[in-house]
Amino acid sequence: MANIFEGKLIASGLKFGVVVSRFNEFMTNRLLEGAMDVIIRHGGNSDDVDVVWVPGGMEIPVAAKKIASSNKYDAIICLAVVIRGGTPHFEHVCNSLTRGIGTISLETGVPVIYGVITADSIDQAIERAGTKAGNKGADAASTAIEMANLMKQI
Ligand code: INI
Repeated sequence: MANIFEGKLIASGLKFGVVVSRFNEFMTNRLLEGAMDVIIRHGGNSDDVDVVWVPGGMEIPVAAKKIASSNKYDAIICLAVVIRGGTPHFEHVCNSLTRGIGTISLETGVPVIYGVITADSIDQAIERAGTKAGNKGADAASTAIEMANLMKQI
């Protein structure tokens, strides 16, 4: 019989850092609400969640790295909304943000969760920020809870 390791969806006693972008705040606020709602409904405590605001998605990795390195958190949740415009700026922000989050997680050993909407239009982004396609912040919080518990077991 194999030994199976799976993270439970129980947030009690866990500490989370949330790094959230002020760019597209109208939607990132919805992602933050979704993330907090999931943490609380899974037994977490809002006093155990630290929220760090940064100007834009591009600034998320440096802040996430600093708090992930502090050893204060069981998982970090990164929240941003990046919307394609008429220039290559979108690609640069997405590439830097995506690579940065993955690298920080591997370097620190702390789960750093990608709660980032990358959308071709404002409509697509709104759909993923608490309307018809769910809430990316809520999904990210669920992943953070599962990974935080899994990392304690393996
Ligand atoms: N930042 C975002 O989080 N989302 C975007 O859609 C976005 N666009 O499209 O420009 C964006 N740009 C700002 C960027 O993240 C930095 O804050 C800025 O370049 C300063 O470094």
